[in-house]
Amino acid sequence: MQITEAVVIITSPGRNFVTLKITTSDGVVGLGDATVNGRELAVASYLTDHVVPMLIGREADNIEDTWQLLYRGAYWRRGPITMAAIAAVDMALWDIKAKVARMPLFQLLGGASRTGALAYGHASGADLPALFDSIRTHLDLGFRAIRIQTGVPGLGQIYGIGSDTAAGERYDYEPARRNLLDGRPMPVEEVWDTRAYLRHVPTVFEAVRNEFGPELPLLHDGHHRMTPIQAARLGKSLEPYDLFWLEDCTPGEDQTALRTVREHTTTPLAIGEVFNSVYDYQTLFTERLVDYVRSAVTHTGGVTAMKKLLDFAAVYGVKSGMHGPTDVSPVGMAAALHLDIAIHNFGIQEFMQHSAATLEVFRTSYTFEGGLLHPGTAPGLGVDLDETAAAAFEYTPAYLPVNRLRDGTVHDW
Ligand code: GCO
Ligand code: MG
Repeated sequence: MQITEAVVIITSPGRNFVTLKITTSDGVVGLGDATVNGRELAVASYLTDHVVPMLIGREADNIEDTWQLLYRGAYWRRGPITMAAIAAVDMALWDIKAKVARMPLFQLLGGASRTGALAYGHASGADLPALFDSIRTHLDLGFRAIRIQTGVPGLGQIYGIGSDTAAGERYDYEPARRNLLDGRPMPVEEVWDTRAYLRHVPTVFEAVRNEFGPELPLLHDGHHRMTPIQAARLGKSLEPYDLFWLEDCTPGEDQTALRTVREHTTTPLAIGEVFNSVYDYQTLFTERLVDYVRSAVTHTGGVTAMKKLLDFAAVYGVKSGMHGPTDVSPVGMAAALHLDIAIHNFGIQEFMQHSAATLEVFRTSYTFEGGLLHPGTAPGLGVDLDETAAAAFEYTPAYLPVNRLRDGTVHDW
């Protein structure tokens, strides 16, 4: 069974997605997600110009060999663009293999280890009343674990906060924005003040615990903004509120930063959504500096690489907490869910929920019931792409915001 065709499909049902569709000589179709938020066309070109020509005529069954060919064979390896491109090929080939076997992918990964994957949703609000409303909405939707992000007094729009439209209709938080400056697509700029944030966040968690009680698992994302000693202070000040995790408290490329954080706090730590290689975790695992792995299947080389990474994590008692924002497409989300069901060291799955328009283009078979996600039992990944629907949504440039301190200095966003 050879690969006879591989095409890149870009669609923008409210936000941009890049999907690789591979077809075999037997007519089996596999899908892979290659979306890198704000840099979509770079991955599309990497695939179309450099990967697709190598795929045609290759044996579709040889997934490991294809992975190694694309990784080692490129010479210039790693990085988000390369690894997202490899991930798309890898996911599509696993999709094909599982379809041929007439099994949902999790069966090929060892079968089910659980009946469903605990999901966490994103509650947010500019102030406490809005945050409480959002938490209640998530509880009504069935979420049993909730991430909390709020506005900070004195700052305007910041990371992670949804807002109301002029018509008063609620929209959920979406990180990439469509913004034009003199007709050119341009990131919006936000203003940041870490000291104001550090003063405010513990008061928010105290209020949430007082209102919703001690049981509900609560998570928080620091989004790379703190120095090690600031992150240590935040982790310590949040200890009374028993967080499920504190995510990305420091910029991820500095692995030893977490030594300082770890020395000072027992708040569990999660990191890795911007990582793209198992090597990004080497110090973190071997020195036991983290508790949860945040990588996305899409950004870390696919199912093959993610399975190895999670097995490495298991050796150190580290659990999964795979990235599941709206910028991971339903195809990438499905790949995560098959791993969530199969692996032993599952922790939690982020579930930010795609828009109705996205779900018209990507027909999914995963379910969310009683707070648990399940990938479904359709053969393969269980996601179909409606190409006619996809074609109706043209690529529209959108970027993640840029963060600046009050004096104008660019800061991590
Ligand atoms: C998360 C993430 C996202 C990222 C987004 C960037 O924890 O879900 O931090 O919100 O900001 O994926 O594209
Ligand atoms: Mg995050």
